Amino acid sequence: MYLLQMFNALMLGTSLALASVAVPSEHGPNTCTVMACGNPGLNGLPGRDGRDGIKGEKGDSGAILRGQQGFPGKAGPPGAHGAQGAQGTPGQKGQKGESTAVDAVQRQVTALERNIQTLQADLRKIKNVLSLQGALRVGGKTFVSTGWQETFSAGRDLCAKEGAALASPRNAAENTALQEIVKKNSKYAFLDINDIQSEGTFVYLNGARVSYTNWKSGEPNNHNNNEDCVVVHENALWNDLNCEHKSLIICEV
Ligand code: MFU
Ligand code: CA
Repeated sequence: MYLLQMFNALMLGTSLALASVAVPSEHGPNTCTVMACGNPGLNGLPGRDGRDGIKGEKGDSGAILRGQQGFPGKAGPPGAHGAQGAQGTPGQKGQKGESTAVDAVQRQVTALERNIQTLQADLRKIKNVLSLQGALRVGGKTFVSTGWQETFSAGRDLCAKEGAALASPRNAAENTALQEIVKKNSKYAFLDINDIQSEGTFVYLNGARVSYTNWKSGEPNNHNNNEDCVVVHENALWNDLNCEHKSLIICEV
């Protein structure tokens, strides 16, 4: 209240001061010269408030651009839980896993070993039975006779047909075995030794030169210039003889 009165009094003083210097006239400025102008009227009352203006545009958002999301925070400590129970007993052993390639091969080897054992057992029996029929085993070789006589080529084919070969003694022991068979059959027997290809040069059926011989004295004599095959006699000695002369057939296997 006091400030307002001071303001009005100041305004009034100012107006009086101005009026003493220059007073407006309807004939133009500063027309008061001789006659003093009258005092100005008081200011009018303030006008009424104006009407509301039109609505303004929407302002900018106050928030600036949002930054990227930060990394997740570290996991928190585990929650509280009850006391841990005692460890249980181990479970039963699981079934065997799927076969590996090695397991498959191992099974095949085991099967082959069984087959070999069976074959060896069968072979042992057959050899024993053959011995009942006069077969003789010398080292790794077994001599078996047909028990009858054939020409050299017929006997050679007989043995070969069975996967064997005509007797081919390579040492005294084998020759002695053949002698035993010859004595038992009372028939001299063909060997695979011959000089069909080249007179005087005795070879085995495989073509190799003979490395062991047991000729009777005076043999081979190629009697009648027609003896290219060889027989072993009951005395174990050899004689060259005609290949068409039927003799005992002994195969070796
Ligand atoms: C001998 C042998 C022949 C034949 C003949 C009867 O010749 O060498 O191989 O056995 O006797 C004289
Ligand atoms: Ca002879």
